[in-house]
Parts: sequence; structure tokens; C-alpha cells
Amino acid sequence: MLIDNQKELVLKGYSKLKEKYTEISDILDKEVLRQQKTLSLVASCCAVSPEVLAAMSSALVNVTAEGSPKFRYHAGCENVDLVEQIAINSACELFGASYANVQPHSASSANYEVISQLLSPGDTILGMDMDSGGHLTHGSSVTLSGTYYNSVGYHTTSEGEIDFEEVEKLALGNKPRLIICGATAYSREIDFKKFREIADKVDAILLADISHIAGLVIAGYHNSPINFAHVTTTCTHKQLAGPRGGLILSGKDADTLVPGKNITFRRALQKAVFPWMQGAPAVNLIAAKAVTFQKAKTKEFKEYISRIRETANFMAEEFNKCGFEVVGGKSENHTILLKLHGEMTGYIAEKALEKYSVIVNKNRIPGETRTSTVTSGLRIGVGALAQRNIDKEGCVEIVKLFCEILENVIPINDKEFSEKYDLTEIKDRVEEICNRYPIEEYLV
Ligand code: DSN
Repeated sequence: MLIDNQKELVLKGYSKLKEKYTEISDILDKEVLRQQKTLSLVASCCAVSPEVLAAMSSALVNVTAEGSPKFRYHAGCENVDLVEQIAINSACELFGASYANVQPHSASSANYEVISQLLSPGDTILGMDMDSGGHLTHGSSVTLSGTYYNSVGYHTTSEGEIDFEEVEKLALGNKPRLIICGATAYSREIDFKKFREIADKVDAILLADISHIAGLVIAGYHNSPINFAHVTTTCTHKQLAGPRGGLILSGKDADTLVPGKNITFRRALQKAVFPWMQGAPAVNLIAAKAVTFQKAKTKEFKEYISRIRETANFMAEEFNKCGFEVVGGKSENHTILLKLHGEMTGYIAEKALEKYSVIVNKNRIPGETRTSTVTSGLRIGVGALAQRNIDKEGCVEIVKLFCEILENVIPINDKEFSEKYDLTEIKDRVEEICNRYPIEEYLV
């Protein structure tokens, strides 16, 4: 029998999954519950909306569509072309960009596409050092970006802000081909204009990776890099609450020539994704990105981002009041970075909190002395809390939970710990908080 709509197809799929692949189906159901019964404060996580989930399950996944709208290497792409063009137009409108590529599989892929297309192996990249909050793809020695390229790292000051004096000195001294700004564990606003001024002094290309702050940028709570950076990348999950995927954007530089090359950024970026790095795109995810970009234009999205800012400010103050060391003393985005003291490691703190359904991640901090699998910091993000519409009372309760759980811990070594008292009742308190502040995106 002909199935002529997406809903019927997906519902049939769910019934079959439950009937024939019970073990997997049960795990999927458990995960739905786990997410609702635990408090996620992972800075890169939030819940996608049901309509984004539905778009991800669409029959578009069956289409092989190398190329771009109207320039495909396969037939049968009339619907794919329509949906990809909507995604491109929506992304440009949303970010005020004049070029968008919606095909990257992730922001890491997007970064490598840009870097490897615009640079030659051995060229110098100036990016934020990981201990100061930079991302792996910004030049870390354990990645391609720090192996095939000569990577130089800049740092933060003792006040927790990007050290622009150092950035300029390193730029003048090393003449990088590319400067990368953007971070994965940094709680201050990034001055994109200042980065561009430095890039222009040494004829470097400027790449802004706004994966962590894309929502703040769209909603006007953070300055936008689109017309300062030659190229901007972001993921489409995190603050955008869309599917896991990447996006490449360019603003006023899109039609200028890439320094030292006879090609515009627009053309180079187009080639960078296909055929340079990727084959056929995940078109179902492109449909979900299109929904995400349209949702991000709504008043509700702006309200959610404004809750992120309020919650981050308030919680940073509460952590300070409770005696935690907040790196840089405050938050200007969605992230609060805690520096742990004494024998308490990031690993132990993460595990102890997880035991009571509070989900965070260990993180390197400025001046880090421990390995990346142990660390001396915790990175906290409030995006998922903002989706729960958390209020001040809820924030106070959560910070109190942190205190109670971590004060009860006795570290034995970097990864093992015992506890002073049995705190089993805290798990019930967390579940009660989760019930009181349900994940809104799941309900609307
Ligand atoms: N970049 C990593 C993070 O910030 O958590 C994964 O997305």
C-alpha cells in the first residue's frame, strides 16, 4: 500500500522498532526518561524540539544528492533542492550573512573544511589555547589542525579575558595565515572587531567559530562576527537546539578574493565542503536545520536565549556566594567555569554529581596541571536549564545541590573517591526539581 506522508512512515517505523528491535527500542525509551529526570548542565547540550526530531526522520534520508541546489550529480533531487534552498536562505536571513553552506556534518567538519581549503599544510594557525577555552579543532596538537599546520596558541589574562596584547604580539611575530576566534569553555564576550583589526595588520584570514554562542549572537546578546570574520562556522545543535550538524557562513567578505588566491571566499567555501571534504550531504538533517533556522526567528526563541543570559548571570553569582571559584568571576554568555581546589579533580566532581543525576563535564582550566581525562575544572552551561524555564529559586536549589554533593566527597586519588554520608535522598530532590521545571521543548 502506498504511504503518501511522512507521519505514517515514521509511526510505522516506531511500531516495528518496538515489535522487532525491542532491546534497542527499550534503550531509546529509557533515554527519553533519563533526559527528563536528570539535570543537564552540559554547556553543549540542549533538547531539540519534536518538529526538529520529526524532520530528522524524514524520507529525504534516502536521497543521494552530491552537489548543491540545481547543481547535483544525481537525479531525483527536486524536493531536496527545495528544502536545501530554504535552509540556505533561512540561515542567511537569520545571521545576516550573504553566504551559507548547510551541508557540513558538524562544526568540527566545517572547521576542517575551511582550514584545509584556505591553507596549505605547514601554514600557521593562531588559535585559542585549550586550557584557556579553545576548541580541539583550533590548533590542538592531538588533532589534524595542530599536526598538519603550525599551531600557535593565545591565552586568557588572569582576569579570564582574551589577552589581546598577546594575540597581537603572536600575530605580528608569527604571521599566521589564519586566526581563529571562538571557544568551547570561555565565559566572556568575544570582541570580533578587535580580532579583525589584528588579522588585517598581518593579512591573516579570520575564522570565527560561534558553536557555543550562536543563539546569543542571533538574539542580539552577543556581538556578531558575520561581517568581521571572513568566515564564520557553527554547529546547529547546542544553543540553536537543532540537529547535530554544522554550518559555514560568510558576510561582507563572501565575494572578496581569498588573500593570495584567485578565488572568492564564496567559491572556495562551496568547494571546501563538496567535493573537497564531504560527499553526499545528510539531507534529512538539512531539513531539520531549515526548521531550526525558522524556529530561531521566533519570539519564543529570543525569550529562551534571554533566559540563558539571566540564568548564567544569576548562577555565576550564586556559585561565587557558595565559595566556588568562578573563572573570571562572572559569565557573559551561557558558560560558568569552576576552578576546583585541593585534591578535588574535575573527574571526581563530574562522577560525584552524576551519581545524583546532575550532569556536567570536567574541563581544563587556565594554568591546568592535570591531564584532560582528569582536569581541575568543571564547565557548566545553562542552555538546558533555560529550556526548563528555571527561575531564581530553582537556580539557588541547584547550586546548593552542588555544594552538598561536592562537600560530601573525599578524594582518594585523581579518579576515586569516598563519601562522608549517604546522600541518596538528593537523587529524589533532583527528580522533584526536574518535575517542577519540565523540559519545555518536549511539551510545546
Ligand atoms: N565541542 C564539544 C563541547 O563543547 O562540549 C562538543 O560539542
